[in-house]
Amino acid sequence: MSHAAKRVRATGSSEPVDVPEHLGEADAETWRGAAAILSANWTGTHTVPSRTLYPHQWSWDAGFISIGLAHVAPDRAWRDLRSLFAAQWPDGRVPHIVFDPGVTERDYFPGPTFWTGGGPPGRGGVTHDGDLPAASGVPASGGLPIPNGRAASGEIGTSGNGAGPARLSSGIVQPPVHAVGAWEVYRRAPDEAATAELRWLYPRLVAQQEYLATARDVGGAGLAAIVHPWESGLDNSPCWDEALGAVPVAAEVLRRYARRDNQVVSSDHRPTDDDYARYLTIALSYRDGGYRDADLAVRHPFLVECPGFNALRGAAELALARIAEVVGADPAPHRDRAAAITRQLVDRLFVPATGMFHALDVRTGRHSPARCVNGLLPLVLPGLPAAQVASLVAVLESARFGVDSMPVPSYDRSAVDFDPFRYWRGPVWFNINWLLRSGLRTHGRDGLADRLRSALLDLARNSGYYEYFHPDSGAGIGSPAFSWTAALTLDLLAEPMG
Ligand code: 2M8
Repeated sequence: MSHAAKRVRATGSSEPVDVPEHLGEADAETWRGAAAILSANWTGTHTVPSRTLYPHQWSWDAGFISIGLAHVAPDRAWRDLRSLFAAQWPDGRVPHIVFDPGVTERDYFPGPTFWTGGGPPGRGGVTHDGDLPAASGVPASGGLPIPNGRAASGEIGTSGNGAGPARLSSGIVQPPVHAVGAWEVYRRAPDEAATAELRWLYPRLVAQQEYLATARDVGGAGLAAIVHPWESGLDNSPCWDEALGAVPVAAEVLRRYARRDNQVVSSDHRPTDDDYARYLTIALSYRDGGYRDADLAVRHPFLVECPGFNALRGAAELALARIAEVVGADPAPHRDRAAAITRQLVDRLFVPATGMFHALDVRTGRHSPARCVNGLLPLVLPGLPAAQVASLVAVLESARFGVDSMPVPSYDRSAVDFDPFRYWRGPVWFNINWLLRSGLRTHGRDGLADRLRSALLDLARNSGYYEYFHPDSGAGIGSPAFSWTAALTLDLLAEPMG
Protein backbone atom coordinates (compact mmCIF):
# COMPACT_ATOMS: atom_id res chain seq x y z
CA MET A 1 0.00 0.00 0.00
CA SER A 2 1.35 3.40 -0.89
CA HIS A 3 -0.67 5.42 1.56
CA ALA A 4 -0.19 4.00 5.02
CA ALA A 5 2.77 2.44 6.66
CA LYS A 6 0.82 1.44 9.69
CA ARG A 7 -2.78 0.49 9.54
CA VAL A 8 -5.44 -0.25 12.07
CA ARG A 9 -7.73 -3.19 11.90
CA ALA A 10 -11.39 -2.43 12.13
CA THR A 11 -14.59 -4.34 11.96
CA GLY A 12 -17.94 -2.90 11.04
CA SER A 13 -18.59 -4.51 7.71
CA SER A 14 -19.22 -8.10 6.75
CA GLU A 15 -15.50 -8.86 6.89
CA PRO A 16 -12.59 -7.21 8.67
CA VAL A 17 -10.97 -4.48 6.66
CA ASP A 18 -7.75 -2.52 7.12
CA VAL A 19 -8.31 1.22 7.34
CA PRO A 20 -5.52 3.68 6.46
CA GLU A 21 -4.20 5.35 9.56
CA HIS A 22 -4.56 8.90 8.25
CA LEU A 23 -8.35 8.67 8.13
CA GLY A 24 -10.43 10.19 10.91
CA GLU A 25 -13.33 8.19 12.34
CA ALA A 26 -15.94 9.55 9.88
CA ASP A 27 -13.82 8.76 6.84
CA ALA A 28 -12.87 5.40 8.34
CA GLU A 29 -16.59 4.67 8.35
CA THR A 30 -16.86 5.78 4.71
CA TRP A 31 -13.93 3.48 3.90
CA ARG A 32 -15.55 0.52 5.65
CA GLY A 33 -18.84 1.18 3.89
CA ALA A 34 -17.15 1.22 0.48
CA ALA A 35 -15.15 -1.93 1.23
CA ALA A 36 -18.33 -3.66 2.39
CA ILE A 37 -20.00 -2.94 -0.95
CA LEU A 38 -17.13 -4.47 -2.87
CA SER A 39 -17.36 -7.55 -0.64
CA ALA A 40 -21.10 -7.81 -1.08
CA ASN A 41 -20.76 -7.50 -4.87
CA TRP A 42 -18.03 -10.14 -5.10
CA THR A 43 -19.42 -13.42 -6.44
CA GLY A 44 -16.42 -15.62 -5.72
CA THR A 45 -15.03 -15.20 -9.23
CA HIS A 46 -15.71 -11.57 -10.14
CA THR A 47 -17.39 -8.39 -8.91
CA VAL A 48 -20.78 -7.34 -10.28
CA PRO A 49 -21.43 -3.61 -10.76
CA SER A 50 -24.68 -3.91 -8.82
CA ARG A 51 -26.58 -6.87 -7.42
CA THR A 52 -29.92 -5.41 -8.43
CA LEU A 53 -29.35 -3.90 -11.88
CA TYR A 54 -26.20 -5.46 -13.35
CA PRO A 55 -25.76 -9.04 -12.12
CA HIS A 56 -22.97 -10.09 -14.54
CA GLN A 57 -19.40 -8.87 -15.06
CA TRP A 58 -18.94 -5.64 -17.05
CA SER A 59 -15.75 -4.73 -18.83
CA TRP A 60 -14.86 -1.17 -17.91
CA ASP A 61 -16.47 -1.56 -14.50
CA ALA A 62 -13.88 -4.29 -13.84
CA GLY A 63 -11.06 -1.86 -14.61
CA PHE A 64 -12.35 0.74 -12.14
CA ILE A 65 -13.22 -1.88 -9.54
CA SER A 66 -9.67 -3.25 -9.63
CA ILE A 67 -8.38 0.21 -8.66
CA GLY A 68 -10.44 0.11 -5.46
CA LEU A 69 -9.80 -3.55 -4.72
CA ALA A 70 -6.07 -2.81 -4.86
CA HIS A 71 -6.53 -1.10 -1.48
CA VAL A 72 -8.55 -3.73 0.32
CA ALA A 73 -8.20 -7.07 -1.51
CA PRO A 74 -5.46 -7.05 -4.18
CA ASP A 75 -5.87 -10.75 -4.76
CA ARG A 76 -9.49 -10.17 -5.75
CA ALA A 77 -8.40 -7.31 -8.03
CA TRP A 78 -6.23 -9.72 -10.02
CA ARG A 79 -8.89 -12.43 -10.05
CA ASP A 80 -11.44 -9.93 -11.30
CA LEU A 81 -9.23 -8.86 -14.19
CA ARG A 82 -8.40 -12.49 -14.98
CA SER A 83 -12.06 -13.38 -14.97
CA LEU A 84 -12.75 -10.71 -17.59
CA PHE A 85 -9.77 -11.49 -19.80
CA ALA A 86 -10.51 -15.22 -19.66
CA ALA A 87 -13.50 -14.22 -21.80
CA GLN A 88 -11.45 -12.33 -24.39
CA TRP A 89 -12.25 -13.31 -27.96
CA PRO A 90 -9.66 -14.81 -30.27
CA ASP A 91 -9.61 -11.57 -32.28
CA GLY A 92 -8.57 -9.63 -29.17
CA ARG A 93 -11.85 -7.95 -28.31
CA VAL A 94 -12.80 -7.91 -24.65
CA PRO A 95 -16.58 -8.26 -24.40
CA HIS A 96 -18.55 -5.60 -22.59
CA ILE A 97 -20.47 -8.19 -20.56
CA VAL A 98 -19.32 -11.62 -19.45
CA PHE A 99 -22.37 -13.54 -18.38
CA ASP A 100 -22.59 -15.44 -15.14
CA PRO A 101 -24.12 -18.84 -15.96
CA GLY A 102 -25.71 -18.86 -12.51
CA VAL A 103 -27.88 -15.80 -13.29
CA THR A 104 -31.17 -16.30 -15.14
CA GLU A 105 -32.23 -14.47 -18.32
CA ARG A 106 -34.96 -12.81 -16.26
CA ASP A 107 -32.38 -11.00 -14.16
CA TYR A 108 -30.81 -8.92 -16.93
CA PHE A 109 -31.79 -7.87 -20.42
CA PRO A 110 -30.20 -8.11 -22.95
CA GLY A 111 -28.78 -11.38 -21.69
CA PRO A 112 -26.94 -14.25 -23.39
CA THR A 113 -29.89 -15.35 -25.51
CA PHE A 114 -30.09 -11.93 -27.14
CA TRP A 115 -26.37 -11.74 -27.86
CA THR A 116 -26.10 -15.31 -29.17
CA GLY A 117 -29.31 -15.14 -31.15
CA GLY A 118 -30.62 -17.98 -29.04
CA GLY A 119 -28.41 -20.43 -30.90
CA PRO A 120 -25.78 -22.67 -29.41
CA PRO A 121 -22.71 -21.04 -27.86
CA GLY A 122 -20.43 -19.71 -30.53
CA ARG A 123 -23.16 -18.48 -32.86
CA GLY A 124 -22.82 -14.80 -32.16
CA GLY A 125 -21.97 -14.99 -28.48
CA VAL A 126 -19.06 -17.17 -27.67
CA THR A 127 -17.81 -19.37 -24.89
CA HIS A 128 -14.32 -18.97 -23.58
CA ASP A 129 -11.67 -20.96 -21.88
CA GLY A 130 -9.09 -18.29 -21.27
CA ASP A 131 -6.58 -19.16 -23.99
CA LEU A 132 -4.48 -16.37 -25.37
CA PRO A 133 -6.13 -14.57 -28.26
CA ALA A 134 -4.50 -14.37 -31.65
CA ALA A 135 -2.63 -11.18 -30.82
CA SER A 136 -1.33 -10.67 -34.33
CA GLY A 137 -3.76 -7.96 -35.22
CA VAL A 138 -5.23 -10.24 -37.87
CA PRO A 139 -8.60 -11.27 -36.49
CA ALA A 140 -8.88 -15.02 -36.22
CA SER A 141 -11.33 -16.43 -38.72
CA GLY A 142 -11.80 -13.05 -40.34
CA GLY A 143 -13.17 -11.62 -37.12
CA LEU A 144 -15.76 -14.31 -36.51
CA PRO A 145 -15.88 -15.50 -32.94
CA ILE A 146 -14.50 -18.96 -32.42
CA PRO A 147 -15.94 -20.95 -29.54
CA ASN A 148 -13.18 -21.89 -27.14
CA GLY A 149 -10.66 -20.45 -29.59
CA ARG A 150 -7.14 -21.71 -29.22
CA ALA A 151 -4.06 -19.53 -29.03
CA ALA A 152 -2.47 -18.83 -32.36
CA SER A 153 0.64 -17.18 -31.01
CA GLY A 154 2.05 -20.14 -29.20
CA GLU A 155 2.02 -18.70 -25.68
CA ILE A 156 0.47 -20.99 -23.18
CA GLY A 157 -3.00 -20.08 -22.11
CA THR A 158 -4.54 -22.01 -19.27
CA SER A 159 -8.03 -23.30 -19.42
CA GLY A 160 -9.76 -20.32 -17.91
CA ASN A 161 -8.86 -18.79 -14.61
CA GLY A 162 -10.26 -21.46 -12.38
CA ALA A 163 -13.40 -19.39 -12.44
CA GLY A 164 -15.77 -22.22 -13.23
CA PRO A 165 -17.57 -23.25 -16.40
CA ALA A 166 -17.04 -21.52 -19.75
CA ARG A 167 -19.11 -18.35 -19.96
CA LEU A 168 -21.02 -16.59 -22.70
CA SER A 169 -20.44 -12.97 -23.52
CA SER A 170 -21.80 -10.05 -25.49
CA GLY A 171 -19.98 -9.17 -28.72
CA ILE A 172 -19.38 -5.44 -28.27
CA VAL A 173 -16.65 -3.78 -26.21
CA GLN A 174 -16.21 -0.93 -23.72
CA PRO A 175 -13.43 1.62 -23.12
CA PRO A 176 -10.10 -0.13 -22.46
CA VAL A 177 -9.35 1.02 -18.92
CA HIS A 178 -7.84 -2.30 -17.84
CA ALA A 179 -4.16 -1.58 -18.43
CA VAL A 180 -4.53 1.50 -16.22
CA GLY A 181 -6.31 -0.66 -13.63
CA ALA A 182 -3.66 -3.39 -13.76
CA TRP A 183 -0.89 -0.84 -13.38
CA GLU A 184 -2.63 0.75 -10.39
CA VAL A 185 -2.98 -2.63 -8.69
CA TYR A 186 0.63 -3.55 -9.40
CA ARG A 187 2.18 -0.30 -8.26
CA ARG A 188 0.58 -0.55 -4.83
CA ALA A 189 2.12 -3.96 -4.12
CA PRO A 190 4.80 -4.69 -6.75
CA ASP A 191 5.78 -8.14 -5.57
CA GLU A 192 6.50 -11.35 -7.46
CA ALA A 193 2.91 -12.49 -7.52
CA ALA A 194 1.82 -9.15 -8.98
CA THR A 195 4.57 -9.38 -11.59
CA ALA A 196 3.27 -12.81 -12.59
CA GLU A 197 -0.20 -11.31 -12.99
CA LEU A 198 1.19 -8.62 -15.26
CA ARG A 199 2.96 -11.27 -17.32
CA TRP A 200 -0.34 -13.08 -17.83
CA LEU A 201 -2.22 -9.91 -18.66
CA TYR A 202 0.29 -8.10 -20.86
CA PRO A 203 -0.19 -10.05 -24.14
CA ARG A 204 -3.94 -9.96 -23.60
CA LEU A 205 -3.95 -6.21 -23.05
CA VAL A 206 -1.83 -5.79 -26.17
CA ALA A 207 -4.28 -7.90 -28.18
CA GLN A 208 -7.17 -5.79 -26.88
CA GLN A 209 -5.44 -2.63 -28.08
CA GLU A 210 -4.50 -4.21 -31.39
CA TYR A 211 -8.11 -5.16 -32.08
CA LEU A 212 -9.27 -1.58 -31.48
CA ALA A 213 -6.43 -0.09 -33.53
CA THR A 214 -7.07 -2.29 -36.57
CA ALA A 215 -10.54 -3.83 -36.83
CA ARG A 216 -12.14 -0.68 -35.44
CA ASP A 217 -10.26 1.92 -37.44
CA VAL A 218 -13.27 2.31 -39.70
CA GLY A 219 -12.55 5.97 -40.44
CA GLY A 220 -9.00 5.11 -41.51
CA ALA A 221 -7.35 7.90 -39.51
CA GLY A 222 -6.12 5.89 -36.54
CA LEU A 223 -9.05 6.43 -34.17
CA ALA A 224 -11.27 3.53 -33.12
CA ALA A 225 -14.97 3.74 -34.00
CA ILE A 226 -17.58 2.45 -31.61
CA VAL A 227 -20.33 0.40 -33.20
CA HIS A 228 -22.88 0.95 -30.43
CA PRO A 229 -23.52 3.70 -27.85
CA TRP A 230 -23.07 1.05 -25.14
CA GLU A 231 -19.45 0.71 -26.24
CA SER A 232 -18.73 4.23 -25.03
CA GLY A 233 -19.97 3.43 -21.53
CA LEU A 234 -21.96 6.71 -21.71
CA ASP A 235 -25.00 4.95 -23.07
CA ASN A 236 -27.56 7.70 -23.67
CA SER A 237 -25.20 10.67 -23.81
CA PRO A 238 -26.52 13.48 -26.04
CA CYS A 239 -23.37 13.13 -28.14
CA TRP A 240 -24.95 10.08 -29.83
CA ASP A 241 -28.27 11.80 -30.59
CA GLU A 242 -27.48 12.89 -34.14
CA ALA A 243 -25.97 9.58 -35.19
CA LEU A 244 -28.81 7.70 -33.49
CA GLY A 245 -31.35 9.88 -35.26
CA ALA A 246 -30.48 8.05 -38.48
CA VAL A 247 -31.45 4.70 -36.93
CA PRO A 248 -35.19 4.04 -37.28
CA VAL A 249 -37.18 3.32 -34.14
CA ALA A 250 -38.51 -0.15 -34.81
CA ALA A 251 -41.35 -0.44 -32.32
CA GLU A 252 -41.59 -4.19 -32.85
CA VAL A 253 -38.19 -4.79 -31.26
CA LEU A 254 -39.52 -3.52 -27.96
CA ARG A 255 -42.58 -5.71 -28.37
CA ARG A 256 -40.33 -8.69 -29.05
CA TYR A 257 -37.93 -7.93 -26.20
CA ALA A 258 -38.98 -6.63 -22.79
CA ARG A 259 -36.74 -4.16 -20.97
CA ARG A 260 -35.88 -4.98 -17.41
CA ASP A 261 -33.85 -1.92 -16.37
CA ASN A 262 -36.90 0.34 -15.99
CA GLN A 263 -38.59 -2.21 -13.76
CA VAL A 264 -35.68 -1.92 -11.32
CA VAL A 265 -35.20 1.88 -11.35
CA SER A 266 -37.54 4.70 -12.39
CA SER A 267 -37.94 4.98 -16.15
CA ASP A 268 -37.30 8.76 -15.86
CA HIS A 269 -33.76 7.93 -14.79
CA ARG A 270 -33.00 5.60 -17.69
CA PRO A 271 -32.80 5.83 -21.51
CA THR A 272 -36.14 6.38 -23.26
CA ASP A 273 -37.98 3.56 -25.06
CA ASP A 274 -37.11 5.10 -28.44
CA ASP A 275 -33.43 5.08 -27.60
CA TYR A 276 -33.68 1.55 -26.28
CA ALA A 277 -35.35 0.35 -29.45
CA ARG A 278 -32.48 1.84 -31.44
CA TYR A 279 -29.90 0.23 -29.15
CA LEU A 280 -31.45 -3.14 -29.84
CA THR A 281 -31.64 -2.53 -33.59
CA ILE A 282 -27.95 -1.61 -33.73
CA ALA A 283 -26.91 -4.57 -31.59
CA LEU A 284 -28.99 -6.94 -33.76
CA SER A 285 -27.35 -5.56 -36.89
CA TYR A 286 -23.89 -6.28 -35.50
CA ARG A 287 -24.93 -9.68 -34.17
CA ASP A 288 -26.56 -10.75 -37.39
CA GLY A 289 -23.38 -9.81 -39.24
CA GLY A 290 -21.60 -12.38 -37.06
CA TYR A 291 -19.88 -9.59 -35.07
CA ARG A 292 -17.56 -9.14 -38.05
CA ASP A 293 -15.85 -5.79 -38.48
CA ALA A 294 -15.01 -6.03 -42.18
CA ASP A 295 -16.99 -3.55 -44.30
CA LEU A 296 -18.69 -1.95 -41.31
CA ALA A 297 -18.65 1.37 -43.14
CA VAL A 298 -21.07 0.13 -45.77
CA ARG A 299 -23.44 -1.89 -43.66
CA HIS A 300 -23.52 -0.80 -40.02
CA PRO A 301 -26.00 1.87 -38.88
CA PHE A 302 -23.90 3.43 -36.09
CA LEU A 303 -20.17 4.25 -36.32
CA VAL A 304 -18.81 7.03 -34.16
CA GLU A 305 -15.36 8.11 -32.99
CA CYS A 306 -15.71 8.91 -29.29
CA PRO A 307 -13.14 11.25 -27.72
CA GLY A 308 -13.39 9.52 -24.34
CA PHE A 309 -12.97 6.01 -25.73
CA ASN A 310 -9.95 7.03 -27.80
CA ALA A 311 -8.36 9.04 -25.00
CA LEU A 312 -8.59 5.93 -22.83
CA ARG A 313 -6.95 3.90 -25.61
CA GLY A 314 -4.07 6.36 -25.40
CA ALA A 315 -3.91 6.14 -21.61
CA ALA A 316 -3.89 2.35 -21.94
CA GLU A 317 -0.83 2.52 -24.20
CA LEU A 318 1.01 4.58 -21.59
CA ALA A 319 0.10 2.09 -18.86
CA LEU A 320 1.26 -0.71 -21.19
CA ALA A 321 4.61 1.04 -21.59
CA ARG A 322 5.06 0.83 -17.82
CA ILE A 323 3.88 -2.76 -17.71
CA ALA A 324 6.23 -3.63 -20.60
CA GLU A 325 9.19 -2.44 -18.54
CA VAL A 326 8.21 -4.79 -15.73
CA VAL A 327 7.65 -7.84 -17.92
CA GLY A 328 10.72 -7.31 -20.12
CA ALA A 329 8.95 -6.11 -23.27
CA ASP A 330 9.74 -3.00 -25.30
CA PRO A 331 7.88 0.06 -23.98
CA ALA A 332 8.75 2.31 -26.93
CA PRO A 333 6.00 1.20 -29.36
CA HIS A 334 3.39 1.85 -26.67
CA ARG A 335 4.62 5.39 -26.12
CA ASP A 336 4.64 5.95 -29.87
CA ARG A 337 1.06 4.75 -30.15
CA ALA A 338 -0.07 6.99 -27.30
CA ALA A 339 1.54 9.96 -29.05
CA ALA A 340 -0.13 9.05 -32.34
CA ILE A 341 -3.57 8.69 -30.74
CA THR A 342 -3.11 12.06 -29.04
CA ARG A 343 -2.28 13.71 -32.37
CA GLN A 344 -5.19 12.05 -34.14
CA LEU A 345 -7.59 13.13 -31.41
CA VAL A 346 -6.49 16.74 -31.73
CA ASP A 347 -6.61 16.64 -35.54
CA ARG A 348 -9.97 14.96 -35.85
CA LEU A 349 -12.08 15.54 -32.76
CA PHE A 350 -11.03 18.90 -31.30
CA VAL A 351 -13.46 21.68 -32.23
CA PRO A 352 -11.88 25.12 -31.73
CA ALA A 353 -15.29 26.84 -31.68
CA THR A 354 -16.30 25.07 -28.46
CA GLY A 355 -12.80 24.54 -27.08
CA MET A 356 -13.41 20.87 -26.46
CA PHE A 357 -13.52 17.48 -28.18
CA HIS A 358 -16.64 16.19 -29.91
CA ALA A 359 -17.76 12.79 -31.15
CA LEU A 360 -17.44 12.31 -34.92
CA ASP A 361 -20.04 10.43 -36.94
CA VAL A 362 -17.95 8.34 -39.36
CA ARG A 363 -20.95 7.82 -41.64
CA THR A 364 -21.61 11.52 -42.20
CA GLY A 365 -18.24 13.06 -41.32
CA ARG A 366 -20.01 15.46 -38.92
CA HIS A 367 -19.13 16.28 -35.34
CA SER A 368 -21.90 15.98 -32.78
CA PRO A 369 -22.79 19.52 -31.63
CA ALA A 370 -23.38 18.30 -28.06
CA ARG A 371 -20.87 19.30 -25.39
CA CYS A 372 -20.54 16.14 -23.35
CA VAL A 373 -18.15 15.12 -20.63
CA ASN A 374 -16.35 12.57 -22.81
CA GLY A 375 -15.13 15.61 -24.76
CA LEU A 376 -13.05 16.58 -21.73
CA LEU A 377 -11.48 13.16 -21.19
CA PRO A 378 -8.46 13.72 -23.48
CA LEU A 379 -7.09 15.53 -20.42
CA VAL A 380 -5.89 12.11 -19.27
CA LEU A 381 -3.24 12.23 -22.01
CA PRO A 382 0.04 13.73 -20.78
CA GLY A 383 1.07 14.59 -24.34
CA LEU A 384 -1.99 16.74 -25.02
CA PRO A 385 -0.70 20.09 -26.35
CA ALA A 386 -0.79 23.02 -23.91
CA ALA A 387 -3.37 24.90 -26.01
CA GLN A 388 -5.88 22.04 -25.74
CA VAL A 389 -5.14 21.56 -22.05
CA ALA A 390 -5.80 25.23 -21.34
CA SER A 391 -8.96 25.12 -23.41
CA LEU A 392 -10.35 22.04 -21.65
CA VAL A 393 -9.55 23.48 -18.24
CA ALA A 394 -11.39 26.67 -19.20
CA VAL A 395 -14.45 24.62 -20.22
CA LEU A 396 -14.19 22.63 -17.01
CA GLU A 397 -14.18 25.82 -14.97
CA SER A 398 -16.98 27.44 -16.95
CA ALA A 399 -20.64 27.43 -15.93
CA ARG A 400 -21.24 24.59 -18.39
CA PHE A 401 -19.32 22.01 -16.33
CA GLY A 402 -17.89 23.99 -13.41
CA VAL A 403 -16.64 22.16 -10.35
CA ASP A 404 -18.16 23.82 -7.36
CA SER A 405 -19.53 21.93 -4.42
CA MET A 406 -20.56 19.37 -7.05
CA PRO A 407 -18.29 17.37 -9.31
CA VAL A 408 -18.51 17.60 -13.12
CA PRO A 409 -21.89 16.67 -14.67
CA SER A 410 -22.09 14.36 -17.68
CA TYR A 411 -23.49 17.08 -19.96
CA ASP A 412 -23.37 20.85 -20.44
CA ARG A 413 -25.50 22.35 -17.63
CA SER A 414 -26.63 25.19 -19.88
CA ALA A 415 -27.95 22.95 -22.69
CA VAL A 416 -31.73 23.10 -23.15
CA ASP A 417 -31.99 19.32 -22.97
CA PHE A 418 -29.77 18.95 -19.88
CA ASP A 419 -31.61 16.42 -17.72
CA PRO A 420 -30.43 16.10 -14.12
CA PHE A 421 -32.00 12.66 -13.72
CA ARG A 422 -31.61 10.80 -16.97
CA TYR A 423 -28.49 8.74 -16.71
CA TRP A 424 -25.67 10.09 -18.92
CA ARG A 425 -27.59 13.26 -19.92
CA GLY A 426 -26.74 15.34 -16.85
CA PRO A 427 -26.06 13.37 -13.66
CA VAL A 428 -22.63 13.15 -12.03
CA TRP A 429 -20.69 9.91 -12.44
CA PHE A 430 -17.79 8.86 -10.25
CA ASN A 431 -15.65 7.08 -12.83
CA ILE A 432 -15.56 10.02 -15.23
CA ASN A 433 -14.73 12.45 -12.45
CA TRP A 434 -11.98 10.17 -11.17
CA LEU A 435 -10.45 10.19 -14.67
CA LEU A 436 -10.78 13.97 -14.99
CA ARG A 437 -9.12 14.44 -11.65
CA SER A 438 -6.27 12.23 -12.68
CA GLY A 439 -5.94 14.20 -15.94
CA LEU A 440 -5.88 17.51 -14.07
CA ARG A 441 -3.05 16.24 -11.90
CA THR A 442 -1.19 15.00 -14.95
CA HIS A 443 -1.22 18.56 -16.24
CA GLY A 444 -0.27 20.14 -12.92
CA ARG A 445 -3.72 21.60 -12.22
CA ASP A 446 -3.58 20.45 -8.62
CA GLY A 447 -5.90 23.09 -7.19
CA LEU A 448 -8.78 22.10 -9.43
CA ALA A 449 -7.94 18.41 -8.99
CA ASP A 450 -8.17 18.81 -5.20
CA ARG A 451 -11.51 20.58 -5.44
CA LEU A 452 -12.82 17.76 -7.57
CA ARG A 453 -11.59 15.18 -5.09
CA SER A 454 -13.29 16.98 -2.18
CA ALA A 455 -16.53 17.30 -4.11
CA LEU A 456 -16.49 13.58 -4.95
CA LEU A 457 -15.77 12.52 -1.40
CA ASP A 458 -18.52 14.78 -0.08
CA LEU A 459 -20.94 13.05 -2.43
CA ALA A 460 -19.95 9.61 -1.17
CA ARG A 461 -20.04 10.74 2.47
CA ASN A 462 -23.42 12.43 2.21
CA SER A 463 -25.26 10.38 -0.38
CA GLY A 464 -23.62 6.98 -0.37
CA TYR A 465 -22.29 4.81 -3.17
CA TYR A 466 -24.92 5.30 -5.84
CA GLU A 467 -24.54 4.62 -9.53
CA TYR A 468 -24.97 8.33 -10.36
CA PHE A 469 -25.97 11.56 -8.61
CA HIS A 470 -28.26 14.53 -9.16
CA PRO A 471 -25.93 17.33 -10.32
CA ASP A 472 -27.56 19.96 -8.05
CA SER A 473 -28.80 18.21 -4.94
CA GLY A 474 -26.26 15.37 -4.97
CA ALA A 475 -29.06 12.87 -4.30
CA GLY A 476 -28.16 9.33 -5.31
CA ILE A 477 -29.87 7.95 -8.44
CA GLY A 478 -29.96 4.55 -10.13
CA SER A 479 -28.57 1.57 -8.35
CA PRO A 480 -27.43 1.95 -4.72
CA ALA A 481 -24.35 -0.02 -3.60
CA PHE A 482 -22.65 0.49 -6.94
CA SER A 483 -19.20 -1.05 -7.23
CA TRP A 484 -17.16 1.55 -9.13
CA THR A 485 -18.43 4.37 -6.90
CA ALA A 486 -17.30 2.39 -3.85
CA ALA A 487 -13.99 1.39 -5.49
CA LEU A 488 -13.01 4.88 -6.55
CA THR A 489 -14.06 6.33 -3.19
CA LEU A 490 -11.50 4.00 -1.62
CA ASP A 491 -8.86 5.20 -4.05
CA LEU A 492 -9.57 8.86 -3.30
CA LEU A 493 -9.62 8.28 0.46
CA ALA A 494 -6.38 6.30 0.31
CA GLU A 495 -4.45 9.43 -0.51
CA PRO A 496 -3.74 11.73 2.43
CA MET A 497 -4.74 15.29 1.47
CA GLY A 498 -1.55 17.23 0.68
C1 2M8 B 1 -24.59 0.88 -18.08
O1 2M8 B 1 -24.74 0.16 -19.29
C2 2M8 B 1 -25.48 -1.07 -19.37
C3 2M8 B 1 -25.28 -1.62 -20.77
O2 2M8 B 1 -23.93 -1.95 -20.94
C4 2M8 B 1 -26.95 -0.94 -19.13
O3 2M8 B 1 -27.47 0.18 -19.09
O4 2M8 B 1 -27.61 -1.98 -18.99
C5 2M8 B 1 -23.56 2.00 -18.35
O5 2M8 B 1 -23.59 2.96 -17.31
C6 2M8 B 1 -22.17 1.39 -18.51
O6 2M8 B 1 -21.20 2.41 -18.59
C7 2M8 B 1 -21.82 0.46 -17.36
O7 2M8 B 1 -20.61 -0.19 -17.64
C8 2M8 B 1 -22.92 -0.58 -17.13
C9 2M8 B 1 -22.68 -1.43 -15.87
O8 2M8 B 1 -22.38 -0.59 -14.76
O9 2M8 B 1 -24.19 0.05 -17.00
